[in-house]
Amino acid sequence: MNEKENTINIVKAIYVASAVKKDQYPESVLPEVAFVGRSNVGKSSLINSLSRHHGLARTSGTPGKTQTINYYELTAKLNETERKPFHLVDLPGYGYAKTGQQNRKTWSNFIREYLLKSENLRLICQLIDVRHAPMKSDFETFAWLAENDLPVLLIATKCDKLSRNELEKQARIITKAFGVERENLLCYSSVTHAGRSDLLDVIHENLLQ
Ligand SMILES: Nc1nc2c(ncn2[C@@H]2O[C@H](COP(=O)(O)OP(=O)(O)O)[C@@H](O)[C@H]2O)c(=O)[nH]1
Ligand SMILES: [Mg+2]
Repeated sequence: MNEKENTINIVKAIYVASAVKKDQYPESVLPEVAFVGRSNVGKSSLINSLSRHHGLARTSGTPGKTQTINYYELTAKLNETERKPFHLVDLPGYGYAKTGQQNRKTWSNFIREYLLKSENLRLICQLIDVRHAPMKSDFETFAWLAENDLPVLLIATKCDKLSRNELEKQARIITKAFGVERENLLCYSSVTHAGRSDLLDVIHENLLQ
């Protein structure tokens, strides 16, 4: 029998810490999954959806709000007896500068430092709004992650905003633009939680085994 394993369950989710430089990263050996993407793409909403904890990560209609690296600890229930904690890491959005070029530069340096120096980082989820063609900053980030041998999963967000046909059409446009196969793009909705069990499977495979 080739039955699909049960998706892990999230049984606990708490805020841990915020950091802007390495000596502020929490002292921890827990594996981490980080979320990168343009401001307003839905990073914080996805963290809340995944955690099943509305209001854990602050979401906002105003882009550029998250200016720190925010750590959340989730506990996954693997089976009746086994539970494993891991970290979700919410990063400041790229491609948005409230106070001009200088701020944009500082933000990206600070994201890069985390991505290059965090010893527990196992997976980076790069989020793209499913309704729009990817932008220069999305391609640059994707290329930079690849250059630095960082494992990246592309996630199309806000999938509830499109019909099934439109969604597949957009998914093909996005994967073609990034030069990846369709199965390398995970479609997610933080409103309906579509894609949640697929993402939990990916986390299980990459962080918890
Ligand atoms: N319809 C819909 N709206 C979403 C979804 N995810 C985020 N949003 C909305 O998009 C806006 C930005 O979300 P947020 O999570 O704060 O984005 P962040 O800046 O990347 O952290 C908010 O108004 C959210 O309610 C989604 O899956 N579906
Ligand atoms: Mg946010």
